[in-house]
Amino acid sequence: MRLDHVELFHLSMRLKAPFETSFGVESDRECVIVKVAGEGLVGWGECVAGQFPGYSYETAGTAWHMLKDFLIPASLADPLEDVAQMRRRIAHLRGHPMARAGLEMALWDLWGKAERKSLAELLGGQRRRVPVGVSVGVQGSTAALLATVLGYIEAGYARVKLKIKPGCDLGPARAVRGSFPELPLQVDGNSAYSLADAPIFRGMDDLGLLMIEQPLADDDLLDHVRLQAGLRTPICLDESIRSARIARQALEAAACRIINIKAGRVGGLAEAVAIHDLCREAGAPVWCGGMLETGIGRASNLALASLPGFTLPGDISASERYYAADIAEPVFKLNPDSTIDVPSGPGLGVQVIETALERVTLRRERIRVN
Ligand code: OSB
Ligand code: MG
Repeated sequence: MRLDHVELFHLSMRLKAPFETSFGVESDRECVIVKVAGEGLVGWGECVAGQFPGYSYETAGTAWHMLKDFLIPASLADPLEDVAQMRRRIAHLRGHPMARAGLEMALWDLWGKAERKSLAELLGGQRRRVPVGVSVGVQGSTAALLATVLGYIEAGYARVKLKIKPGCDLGPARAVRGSFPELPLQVDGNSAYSLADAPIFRGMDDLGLLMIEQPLADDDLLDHVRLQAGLRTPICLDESIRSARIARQALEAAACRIINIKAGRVGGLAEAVAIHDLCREAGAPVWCGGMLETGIGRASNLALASLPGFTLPGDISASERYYAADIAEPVFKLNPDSTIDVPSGPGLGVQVIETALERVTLRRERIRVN
């Protein structure tokens, strides 16, 4: 395939409600959309790097720089045989997984369209619908938290994740468990704690949680080993798992028992599939994490989550949970059994609404590659 040009769009989209985590509050979600064009086809990708470096060091600005100045020129100037060849051409460049993953997603979409295969098919997906849950940001009060959780249960979500932060963790988790004794429930600390906080997590051990996600620092596998050794509740790692290699080491060391897979965090879908494969081999359950994606990234997450090792509900909620108006159609709806259908059309299986995209674009740039 000979590529012709790439277009980058830096977006800012108003969330229906601000999303608070241990690293900050987001009211408007930023990302970079990548559009690749060649041989009469276009492919779309979403780079999940946001406005500020809270979840990871990447931002929409650093991703833009990496894409424009390094990743696109290094990988697309010569004709491409497949997506794997693009990955090999940028393998010598260090870091910036979200920037890589955004470009890779656009190429997967393009390849799917060229071969008339869905992304799920290309990746080895087996399910037509996937179980999903909802991630609930830190709320201002326990009453607000209980009302928000109840609203999502009434909307049909069968699994709830609570964001926690220091000072707002065990109390809210106990309150939700008290009101909803049977609810499949988990918490996510987004790296905000240290081993000195172990008593908080031991307190959570009696709440019957599905897992405790990323309590400690992203570069601290060893203290996760120590924390996990003293807990019955499985630890799930998110930020720590940056590659298949780290995933293998985390499981071998028993730093966690579950892994959250996000293609953006690990440099793309191919690496995400590699992590899925090794976790399946090791008997460790995985699930698909989310980064408040638009319909483009959501379609990609659904395709990934259709692989057989994704046995736990993903953070892949319905489009209307995030945005009043999305930039792609059709929008994703929650089925009554707390699943969402995996797109079956070619590539990502969604159409980008370019007028809607333009309305939320802060800047755009076209980069010729041929
Ligand atoms: O840690 O899983 C996380 C959103 C932004 C950054 C990090 C995380 C999240 C979520 C939201 O939990 C999941 C979703 O997209 O619904
Ligand atoms: Mg997380």
